[in-house]
Amino acid sequence: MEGPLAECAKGEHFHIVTPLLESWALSQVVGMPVFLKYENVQPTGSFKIRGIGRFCQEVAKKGCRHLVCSSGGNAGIAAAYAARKLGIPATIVLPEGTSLQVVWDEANLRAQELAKKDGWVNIHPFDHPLIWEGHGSLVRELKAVLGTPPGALVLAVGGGGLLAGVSAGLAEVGWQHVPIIAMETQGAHCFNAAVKAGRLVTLPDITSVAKCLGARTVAAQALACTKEFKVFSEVVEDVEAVSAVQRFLDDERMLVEPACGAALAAIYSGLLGRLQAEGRLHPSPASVVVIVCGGNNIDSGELQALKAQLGQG
Ligand code: PLV
Repeated sequence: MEGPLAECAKGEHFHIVTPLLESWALSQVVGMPVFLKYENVQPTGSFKIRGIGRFCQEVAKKGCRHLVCSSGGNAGIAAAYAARKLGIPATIVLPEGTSLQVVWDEANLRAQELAKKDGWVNIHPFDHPLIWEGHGSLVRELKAVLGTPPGALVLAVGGGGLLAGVSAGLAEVGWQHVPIIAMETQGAHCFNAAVKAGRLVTLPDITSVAKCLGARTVAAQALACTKEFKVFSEVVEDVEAVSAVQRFLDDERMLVEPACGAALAAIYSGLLGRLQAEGRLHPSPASVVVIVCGGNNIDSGELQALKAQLGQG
């Protein structure tokens, strides 16, 4: 056995090699083979364990005795899981109060403050080279199964850690020409704002329901990726992301969160077809891969509530 499967068998990392399955239903929607990379089945429910696991293992080797993370979302779950596996205590600093995003900055400051203690290390949810390196493992798995490069790769962008990691992974396997369709929701669109402005932009607030995409400023590395890779930055409305969640549940019987709905909306909202019509994407690509990034922060009640809130109920 070689490659990522062997790495996993040896227990060298905390993520699993996730399934890559062709979806008949989604392929019908866009008229080309759509492959789904099921990161929602990771032990922590999202791709985050790849990069955060990598980061935690590395700092543990260097003597870290306490991990700190200010994300109450998937990054925090991954940090807690990795810490437990390593047998190191972890403090997850959660925002308190109603305006989640504003207090998130406070939680982040508090985490940075805590990490000044001797032996304590703060884990950034998306902005660190080790995190990108860990996320890049996903592309090695794609190559091992697909062999030939897909016509496009669709992913969601929050702070841009997944984008930076996947880009690095594409370069590593010689697939740097594969177009990346980088999806965000309106109100959590810090990457799109940066691409348009040509520099980093800080959003005043996160107004989207896709809270896991809720970084106010994207990592500089994500913006830098647009210089070296073919990245299409696209924004969908919350309504499109949530209806993608519902359609995906009906099509594939998997319940994912709105952050992931943003990526799936590239298929369901007709965006791929538009990119083809505009000549920006190959008219008949061999396949398209969508990263099904996460399925936490959602249950049947929450989906109903989101639909009602967005007038889809
Ligand atoms: N969520 C991070 C960062 O939020 C968190 O703390 O949980 N899809 C899912 C399901 C996610 O949880 C995230 C990130 C993303 C996509 C986007 O990944 P990123 O931040 O690496 O672009 C701000």
